[in-house]
Amino acid sequence: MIQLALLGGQPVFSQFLHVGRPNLGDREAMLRRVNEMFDRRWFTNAGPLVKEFEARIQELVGVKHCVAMCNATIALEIAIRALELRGEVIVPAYTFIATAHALQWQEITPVFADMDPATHTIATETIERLITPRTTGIIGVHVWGRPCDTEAIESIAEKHKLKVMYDAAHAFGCSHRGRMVGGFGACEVFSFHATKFINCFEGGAVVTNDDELAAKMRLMRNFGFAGNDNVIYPGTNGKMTEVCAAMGLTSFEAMEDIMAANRRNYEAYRKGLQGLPGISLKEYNPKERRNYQYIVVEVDETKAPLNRDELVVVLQAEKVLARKYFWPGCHRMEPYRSLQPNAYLLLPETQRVAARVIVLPTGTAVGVQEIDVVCAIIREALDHADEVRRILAERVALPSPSI
Ligand code: T4K
Repeated sequence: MIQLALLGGQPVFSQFLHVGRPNLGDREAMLRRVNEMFDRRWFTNAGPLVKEFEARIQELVGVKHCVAMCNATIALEIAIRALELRGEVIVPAYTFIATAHALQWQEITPVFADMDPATHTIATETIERLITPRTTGIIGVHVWGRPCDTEAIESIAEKHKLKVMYDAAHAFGCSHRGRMVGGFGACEVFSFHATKFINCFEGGAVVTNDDELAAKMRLMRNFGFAGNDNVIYPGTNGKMTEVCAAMGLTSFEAMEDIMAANRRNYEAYRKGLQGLPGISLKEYNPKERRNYQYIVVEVDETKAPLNRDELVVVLQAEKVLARKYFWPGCHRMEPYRSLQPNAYLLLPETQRVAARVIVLPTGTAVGVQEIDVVCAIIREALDHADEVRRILAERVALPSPSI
């Protein structure tokens, strides 16, 4: 039995348990690559490691082009610009803020669509009502590596002559109806940030089958240089460094092991959380390839004796740094909160679900025994909900779970 830290016990864990602790891969292989890089004295500007990393991704995903970048946010910005999106672009409100900011940064208005509560991806039936004469595109987000309904999105886009791209930051290594994510829409963007299951420390990539788009993005990521002293396009610096590609390749080689560890952890959470009132683990379709990198739990406050925010406080007191992604939704963050104060009126599901989600620690740094303890903490907290609530009312000023 656990004596909850919030109720006077010691935290169960002595070290913090993070969501997004990096997976390492083979340390020796990484150091070998770095040593070779030092020997070559070639550190960036589309070096051999970046080219190798791009080739590996192209092969896995089955696309013609992979353009590696310094991170997924810049990759989104470059893809948006290369596609010549402007005016208004429809995006889900339930995503990491980078999806919306990549538009706003270029003075394009993100128009927020609601989510499908079953999948947490964009509710395609809400898209058409958001289309105006200024709309130029749709960006779908494969939230948690669960692909959005690409067929519905692309048929709406075709009908209204809109461009489509995907933020696939969470969906590297995943499939959709038997096809690898990466080949949908005009292009798709992956993130290889340290917290992603395959990481480059910082990194991102745009993948596409469009030769012209790929050529444009290669120019854009390198200031528009087409050769020494020859700038033919406005560009920025979106290049991936060699040391980042070295980490990406090392991480890539460990991909199957990392996915297996994530899958094992997911099954452990599934077992450990089973039957808890109001607690549901978002399931992944076992028939599709999934990276299982996010453990996403919904707390239904009408059935669970504690709400999401209360449970997060309990977990954090035990050093389990559970996260409330993507609360409160992009529309409730600046500058969108001020620019579009009424956006929430069209986002009832985003508002409801964002107040319920907890993301729990996983990855190779977390073992099944630790997961059993995390589940036991949740169980214990629910069993002692009245006491927890009383202590929280006395000690903690909680943000309201309902927005
Ligand atoms: N689109 C979507 C849908 C995204 O989710 C993201 C990023 C992007 C676009 C943009 O991709 P990038 O430009 O980042 O490539 C984290 C990540 O920073 C972010 O990449 C990710 N999505 C988002 C879902 O999660 P934060 O603000 O929650 O937390 P952060 O990075 O401070 O770290 C999370 C946890 O990981 C912490 O508990 C600490 C731990 N951690 C983190 C780092 C960096 C470690 O243990 N070691 C580390 O090295 O955003």
